[in-house]
Amino acid sequence: MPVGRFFEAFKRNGEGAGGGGPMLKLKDFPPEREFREHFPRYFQDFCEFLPCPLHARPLDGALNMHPFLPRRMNPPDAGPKTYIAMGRHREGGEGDSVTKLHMDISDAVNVLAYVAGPPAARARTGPRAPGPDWDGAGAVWDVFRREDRDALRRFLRDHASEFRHGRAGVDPTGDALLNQQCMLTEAHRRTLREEYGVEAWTFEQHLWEAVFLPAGTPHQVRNLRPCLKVAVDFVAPESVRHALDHCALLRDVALRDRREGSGRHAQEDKLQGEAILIHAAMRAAEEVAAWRRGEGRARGAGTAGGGAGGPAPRAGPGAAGARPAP
Ligand SMILES: O=C(O)CCC(=O)C(=O)O
Repeated sequence: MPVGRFFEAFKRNGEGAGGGGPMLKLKDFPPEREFREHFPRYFQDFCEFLPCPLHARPLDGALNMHPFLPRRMNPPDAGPKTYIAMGRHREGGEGDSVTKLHMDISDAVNVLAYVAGPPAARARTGPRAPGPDWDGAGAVWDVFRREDRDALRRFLRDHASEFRHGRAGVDPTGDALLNQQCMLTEAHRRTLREEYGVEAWTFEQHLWEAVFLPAGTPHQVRNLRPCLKVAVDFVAPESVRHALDHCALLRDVALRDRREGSGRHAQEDKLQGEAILIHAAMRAAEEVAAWRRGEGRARGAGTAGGGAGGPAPRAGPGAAGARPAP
């Protein structure tokens, strides 16, 4: 479908906010260029808005290790990326506007920047259990603990016949958290709770709320109304261990698939966690050496972000609660 037609349908879906029609979704828009080149002003606003800027800022977050990977190593695009999708209140299973259950190799923060329809009737004072009226929320998230991944995989294997992916069934032999083919309904969550001892953290996302997802946490999202979300990936020092484990998991899965001739397409380690770690350590060593020589901050490390060629770090807190002008 041409993008123009998608936006017309998106607008129509918004006018009947949460109403019927096909649940279409546009991911990673615009596709042809990086968000920051395409929308430099929005990029700056987004960075200034981001809560936890030390971790989350894509170019100059001091605790974000993603920009340490040099451009010549072809770092993955950390975003921001947009998710623009329709939505509806009632849970209908396959055919809803969803991002199915999966986990990511890096940390991410996802901000709800637009939601169609009337705003919430009352001010938000904190997280609220989702209710049938949804009160202006744009999306509902289910997030699981990393510790529950094996139990989740067991559940997904045992119940594989209850899921559909497009027109096909779900492959029970693959890793369901990597394959992203299953969307849990209320009934699945109840079984998970009662029979597998696994509880999702289920919460609504309202306009301008940011959801932080540590690397490796299984999660799924369902849109309740037409929404535009902007998300950026980052790598907190605490998550490097996870990135390395995830890479080892991809390797094991690829080897097993090859041995068994499963025909599944191997997923690559796009993040290159080991390379990030090595380049961050080299950069730290350079900084220390320069400091010992009395030169202050080392220059010209040539990183994808804050090093040579990257924009100068900006002052400003970008703290949680900051809001861009409407
Ligand atoms: O907003 C969405 O649809 C979900 C995005 C998401 O799950 C992700 O970025 O991993």
